[in-house]
Amino acid sequence: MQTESSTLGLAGNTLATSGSLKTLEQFIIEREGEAPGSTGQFSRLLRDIALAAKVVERDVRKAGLVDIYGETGVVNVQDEEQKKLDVLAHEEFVRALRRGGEVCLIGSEEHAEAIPLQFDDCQGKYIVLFDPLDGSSNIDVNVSIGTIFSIYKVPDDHVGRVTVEDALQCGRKQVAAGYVVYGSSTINGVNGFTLDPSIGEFLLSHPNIRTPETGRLYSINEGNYNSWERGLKEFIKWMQEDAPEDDRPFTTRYIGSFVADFHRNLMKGGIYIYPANTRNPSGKLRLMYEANPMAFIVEQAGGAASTGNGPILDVEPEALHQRVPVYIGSPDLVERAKRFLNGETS
Ligand code: FDP
Repeated sequence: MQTESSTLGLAGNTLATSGSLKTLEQFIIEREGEAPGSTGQFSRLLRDIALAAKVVERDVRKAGLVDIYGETGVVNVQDEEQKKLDVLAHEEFVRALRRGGEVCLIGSEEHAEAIPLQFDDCQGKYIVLFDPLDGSSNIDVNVSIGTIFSIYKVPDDHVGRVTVEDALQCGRKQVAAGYVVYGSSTINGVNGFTLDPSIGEFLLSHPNIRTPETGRLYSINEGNYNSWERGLKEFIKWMQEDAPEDDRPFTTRYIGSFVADFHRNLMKGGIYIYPANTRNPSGKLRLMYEANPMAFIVEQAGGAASTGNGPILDVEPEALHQRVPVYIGSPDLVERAKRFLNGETS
């Protein structure tokens, strides 16, 4: 399997029923079979993640029927109100990864510290960082939300004695990353799988996705306009200008769930921006389990991801929950955004 560097996009809950489609499990086994010396641990890890995703998808679907909407009354490490579904999703992923035995360290948006997992022989080779439920503010209103995950290897000399610092590896060292969109949309990573609810399997629905070179969608919370730097204001103005010769004005689309905004732009072409601003000098999104996995995916799909200064994947991590400005999407637009930030005007 090309697994050690592959990107995985798991599917949300749209229908894709075809007897001839390949299941996620078949896809993983085939790829793993191609990798010399593979032990099967990585395949089992992806299977565990897929299982947790199915359980969370079920919880998201029934949230309106049972008492799992709303806040827990607890504020998480990000100073945000924890939702009941945030906590449920966190617990489901931790449970699945703990049971599987391939992972020895977990970092989650919903937990202040990295969580070491203890096993009898402690031979798990992988570290998983994740945002169990991205777009929490959309949970109660039936708008797409999702899970984002990032997989790293335990450094060879730390297998069996991992430390929490091992979670802080540069984005380029990811061995895989993925996201799941729960809700009414189909989904892609580089390879996209859609959950067929009638058989409970993820099916390969979108192989080898490439994101468009450029696009006409931009996604940013314009309510923060006054706190943006000048170059960003100029870039947004450029996208809004009337210039039919190069297909402007662009169209704005902002769901407010990174995972869903990212997914749409990956498919259609565009740029998602969560910039630094005067209130949040490092932006809002978290490097380790939001920006890095999506940057890994977008680069493999032919796109780009930048902090505005340089590639997100080259940021040296200092803390599990550190934030980073994000410009991500079609390479042409990310490049243009960087030019505007540097004072150019086109
Ligand atoms: P949320 O706080 O609802 O979890 O990850 C943070 C995030 O959502 C992203 O999914 C989303 O794009 C962004 O924050 C929305 O932030 P704003 O409300 O500031 O636009």
